[in-house]
Amino acid sequence: MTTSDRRSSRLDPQAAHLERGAPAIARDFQANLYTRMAKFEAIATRNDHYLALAYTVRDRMLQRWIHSAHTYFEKSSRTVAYLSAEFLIGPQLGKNLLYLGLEADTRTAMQQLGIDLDALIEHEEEPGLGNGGLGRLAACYMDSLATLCIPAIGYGIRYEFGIFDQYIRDGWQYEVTDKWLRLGNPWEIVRHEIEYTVQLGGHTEASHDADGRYRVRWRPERVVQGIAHDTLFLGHGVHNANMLRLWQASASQALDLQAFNEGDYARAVQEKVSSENLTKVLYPNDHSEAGKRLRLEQQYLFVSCSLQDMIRIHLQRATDLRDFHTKYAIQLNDTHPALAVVELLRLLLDEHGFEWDEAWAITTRSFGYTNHTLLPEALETWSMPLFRSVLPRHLELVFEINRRFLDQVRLRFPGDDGRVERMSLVDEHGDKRVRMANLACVGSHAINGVAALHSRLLEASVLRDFHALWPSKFSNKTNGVTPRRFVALSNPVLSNLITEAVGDGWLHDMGKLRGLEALRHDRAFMERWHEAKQASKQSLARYLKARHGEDVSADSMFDVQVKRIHEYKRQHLNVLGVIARYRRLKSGREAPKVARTVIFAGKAAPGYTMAKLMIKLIHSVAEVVNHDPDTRDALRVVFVPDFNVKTAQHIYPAANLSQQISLAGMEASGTGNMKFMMNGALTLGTLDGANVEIREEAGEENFFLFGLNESEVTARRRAGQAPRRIYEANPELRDVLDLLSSGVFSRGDRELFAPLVHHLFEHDTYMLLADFAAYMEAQGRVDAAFADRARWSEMSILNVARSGKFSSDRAIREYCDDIWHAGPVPAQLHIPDGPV
Ligand code: F58
Repeated sequence: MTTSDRRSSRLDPQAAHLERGAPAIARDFQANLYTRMAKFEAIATRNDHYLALAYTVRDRMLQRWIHSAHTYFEKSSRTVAYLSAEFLIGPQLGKNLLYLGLEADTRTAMQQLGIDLDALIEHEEEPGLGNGGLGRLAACYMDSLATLCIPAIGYGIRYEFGIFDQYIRDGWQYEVTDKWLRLGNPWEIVRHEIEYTVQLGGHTEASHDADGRYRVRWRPERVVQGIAHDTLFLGHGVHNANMLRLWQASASQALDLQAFNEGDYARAVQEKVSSENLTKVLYPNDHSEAGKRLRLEQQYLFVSCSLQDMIRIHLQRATDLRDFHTKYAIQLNDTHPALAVVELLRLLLDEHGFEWDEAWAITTRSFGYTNHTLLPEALETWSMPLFRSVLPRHLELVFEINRRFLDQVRLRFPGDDGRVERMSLVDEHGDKRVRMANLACVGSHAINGVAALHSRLLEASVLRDFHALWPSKFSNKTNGVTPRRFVALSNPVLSNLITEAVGDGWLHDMGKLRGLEALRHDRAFMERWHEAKQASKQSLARYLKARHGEDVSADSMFDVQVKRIHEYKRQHLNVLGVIARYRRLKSGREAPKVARTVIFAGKAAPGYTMAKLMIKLIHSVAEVVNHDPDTRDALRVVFVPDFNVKTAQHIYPAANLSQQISLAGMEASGTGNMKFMMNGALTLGTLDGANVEIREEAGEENFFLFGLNESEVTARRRAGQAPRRIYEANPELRDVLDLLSSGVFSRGDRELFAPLVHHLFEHDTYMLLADFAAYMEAQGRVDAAFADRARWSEMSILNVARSGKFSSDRAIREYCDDIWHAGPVPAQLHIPDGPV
């Protein structure tokens, strides 16, 4: 027996607590209630039950993780390190039960104990550690990495307060602190011994060492610690499990002893409090100046701890760091972790004694950079004085990277000062700023956008100069989403029907969904397809009634737009469409072909006045439309509060129509659009982001297209818009805007929506008026198609059948092949009588 055989055999899962089957689950649940919650049944709360069950499940996940880590260690495989300031992982209990194949046994066990499993699943408060699409994408990618058996670690920040909870009063959004940790987090494992020191502020001192080499010492003003908190990510249908490692800040010394001894207790705890502030709160995406320093410190804390961790793990197997880049592929999820480029360079130079050229080569070979936005205001920059005061050593390194890089640019494009100025890592205008996207491009060997159109536009606009210099660094990686969470878990009825039709392979090979195409004219199958959708709609209707007192009919078309509220996403175009429909119904000119329930959900950034006004507008229109006896059977408007992963899982399965109506060229990709498609909704959309590819895949006859395309948008912007002329030329639009201004929707208040209407008349930056007529015409096509039930079912089946491209497995395979050069390392695990 070799050493490694001996070690593997020690890892075999023999312990009784790993048993599957309802009796073992019930036994361990009761033991956990007693030993972990310190409760007995008669006084246990729902939260106690939830926690006891979560621990029971987590124990059953651990062996997969330990075996995976062991396999990766033995094989010395390349690890993907996915660096993201946000991971919107969603609730864990239901998902982990599904992935362990333990749902049925757990249901039985809970039933025997008189406990409702669904109530426990619904009880879980999700970790809201992200703003929206970008954070959720990171979570979908963690799911696919584990499912594809790719060794991977997600690195991020353990915010104590995640994205705010939204509640609505009198139609306005209010924000409430998200206290997701209040009742405990059973899914994480705190690694008190995995802790790194992070330096902040101060100054640097240069000197020459004994060998005459130039060396710099950073004398920080403060140090804080980052402590690892791990969450397991199971693969589906495999034995692998990876981890998400989130950093929480803590004080380096619990108390300032000198101050304490002098009796100054307030000062003694001050440092502790201010250090721990670093990971207190997730910043909402409102681009405000407030809290900039803290945000920079957050970013630095997390990338520094992550890199120190990677280096520690690497040095467990290797003697030095020269082949670091062959063991890690580090992906920057947007520029929020881009400081990692400078930090790795610093660690190699200052802490590990490397010379510049080798350190820089290791750095650039390690990193890839994904861009998620074309909006110029969303490109991250840091003012130089702030950067210097937090990271003085890093600023020196940025200058040196820049000096060497700009020499390269000058050599390649002699005399082109404009280009040098645009590509510089430092924006020399005004107070001078460090440009993080430029830093990410210079420090990475691969750069990608997140949909074909977005990648093309990146190369032609925001990153044009970098593309001209290094065309081969660029590629497209169209986003994807996990069908496990967004179909299997959220929509079991549809999922079972699909499995009956094409077998269960589709959850790992979405290409198998193509098998549904053959059934698109099969009457019996079409009927069952329709019934599956009806079941999801009824379930959403019950949820809306129970939670929010809303009455909606599952016989109406569920027409849905759920996403962050932003002007470029044009929720207000949707509202103008609702008002137009309301007017048509009211005037009696048009008999309603199809009753509609228009469903909105989404959070507005707390400082984004116009977005908040849009939420108020939706509620105001709903109040009138829903109470009007002339129209209430044909048109309803519902706003579902507090959109997050959990509420999303109730909504996607129930949608008939998915509105993806951003102004062309503005939405990098969108991922909600993909989740709707997989759940059999048809898309009403512009040629923006991944909509373009959704339409290509679904077939243009199965997609409701409208609106200007990106080049028309650009041309119109150049020519200068004349929104008022469009208003005057279109009588329906005129009536809609006049009605909005009249105060009908605001209890007579003509001022309330004036900022919105005024912006449309004077600027209309997002070209609502230009697209309005086309939007209404497309909505007419939607009505006609929905009125023909067989036709709609066929289109819906085809959308699901052709949604395979949008699996995150496809996206992760592309990243693995083209950027990370990482391959599968399946973990072997014998689990007694379990499927996987
Ligand atoms: C989103 N970005 C894109 N950013 O808008 C969306 O088109 C794309 O599908 C998605 O990324 C995934 O690629 C996004 O969600 C943020 O939330 C930022 C977080 C940090 C502050 C600024 C906004």
